[in-house]
Amino acid sequence: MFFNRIEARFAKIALRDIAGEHTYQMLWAKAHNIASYLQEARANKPLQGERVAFQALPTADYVAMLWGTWLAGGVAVPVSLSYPAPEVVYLLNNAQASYWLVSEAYLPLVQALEGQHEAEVIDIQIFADYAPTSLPISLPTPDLPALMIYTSGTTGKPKGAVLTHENLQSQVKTLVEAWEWAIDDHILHVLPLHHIHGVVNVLLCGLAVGATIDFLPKFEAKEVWKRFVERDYTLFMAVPTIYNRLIEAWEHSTEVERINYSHAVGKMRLMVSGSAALPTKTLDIWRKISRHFLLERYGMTEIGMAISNPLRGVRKAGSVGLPLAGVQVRLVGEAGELIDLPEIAGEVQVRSKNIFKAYWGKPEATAESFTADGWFKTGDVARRDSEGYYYLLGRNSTDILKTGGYKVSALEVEEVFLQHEQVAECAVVGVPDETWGDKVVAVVVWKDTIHAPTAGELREWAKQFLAPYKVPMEIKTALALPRNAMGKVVKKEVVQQIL
Ligand code: MCA
Ligand code: AMP
Repeated sequence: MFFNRIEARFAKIALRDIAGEHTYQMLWAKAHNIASYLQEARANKPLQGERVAFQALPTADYVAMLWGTWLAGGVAVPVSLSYPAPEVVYLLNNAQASYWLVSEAYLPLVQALEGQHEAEVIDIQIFADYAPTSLPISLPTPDLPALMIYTSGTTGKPKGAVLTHENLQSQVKTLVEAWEWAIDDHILHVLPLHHIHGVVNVLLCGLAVGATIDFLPKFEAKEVWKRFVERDYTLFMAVPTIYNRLIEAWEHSTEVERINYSHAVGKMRLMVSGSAALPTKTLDIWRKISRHFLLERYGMTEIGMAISNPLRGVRKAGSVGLPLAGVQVRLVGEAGELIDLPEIAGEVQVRSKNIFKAYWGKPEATAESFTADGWFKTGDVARRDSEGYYYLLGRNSTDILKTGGYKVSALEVEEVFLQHEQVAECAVVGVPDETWGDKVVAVVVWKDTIHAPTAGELREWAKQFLAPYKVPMEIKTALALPRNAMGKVVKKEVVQQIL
């Protein structure tokens, strides 16, 4: 899908990044070089599913690393740009990465991690004057693993969700058809490139149809508005927190700017929101600003996009819409009963070709995430109205939080906090918040209140081990945590106490 007949769009601009414009031909050539290099070290044989971790700013280098890995038969493992050293080491070792491709900005990190992993480091600068000795490229087969995305769960550290080429092609095909992606589409990309939202929904869909993608190095609301005015974008996709930030910036703009901003977004053909619940208030204000009724959809790392409001047809506020073509969705009650009637809550379960193959190296966790009859258990709870539209109500687990569109495991954060010498007990919870969705808050019982660190000190300490977005925004102190008869912390009570 990405490479078939790519020659037909060679001359077209595929990407704009900080370095300038890149045609499809330029991307292809760069990817080709990387693939040749990777295969040279394997006697010109494909990598056969070896993992290639890679880290690059949102630039043509990122796409070249992704495509190059695929052309060499490897599994692409994008690494978050905000991970501190221990998270990167965990990922490289957990993925058993053969290679770690990096652009210049990550060389200090590479140096700091020397000796802590087995991956061979490839500094992408070498490709500036590299001439491939052969052209041993063959297109990957559909059943070959293509992409591994790390995602937090209810147990332990993040797991690598393995998606095959068939999964990705099916996900892209679903969205291209549902949202009518086309070659003349033009999108501003502001999302991180280690999650499905930024990788599949925006980047891969765009590249598959020959559209043009403008990368913004870092999300900044004012800059996004400026770009909207400067360029003729047709599409935009983001998480609710980003729409909230854009609203805030619009409200703090001059009268003339507001008119220009609203005019610019009004010309787009589609604006999509997802990854976390879109508050009705945000939907309403955005509608006034842009004349767009944001298209809300629902997805997950393991399943891609499953449910979406329609491009044409009725979009309902507060609803994530209807199952996408080729995706089967059902609701299941607590006793395992199938829910047929409207307005009754149950767990969302999904079956489709879009669904991931496995958690890397975790056959038991993989098996547990499916029912005996092959439906993926999302852990999300929803109801359906009489017209079949789904409304998400919450999650089965209070330990999975969504902050600014990022999934955070409360247990993973607690585990880190408990390593601090002054922390006796700790409970990490999500508090409802208009901007962030769940605001992550840690409630800590100190060993010794006199020597306890300040909230700021504890947060800075935690950033050595956790990506900054996982570090709780607030730290509260308690004398004890509410526990049930079994001694387990009752998270709902913790939330009640701090509200
Ligand atoms: C940044 N910070 C955060 C978050 N983002 N803290 C909690 N939650 C966050 N999401 C921290 C920063 O480290 C910093 O900490 C402080 O907040 C302020 O940073 P700021 O510069 O204001 O934030 P930002 O860098 O502008 O980031 C906000 C953001 C970003 C643009 C909304 O969070 C973002 O890109 N979110 C999108 C995530 C996403 O794409 N999720 C999709 C995965 P300090 O002050 O301590 O330094 S879900 C998915 O793929 C599924 C399939 C789906 O359905 O889509
Ligand atoms: P992730 O595993 O990071 O891909 O996050 C997937 C989770 O994000 C889902 O299981 C949902 O809990 C949540 N999610 C995604 N889209 C929406 C949405 N439109 N509304 C509410 N929650 C959402």
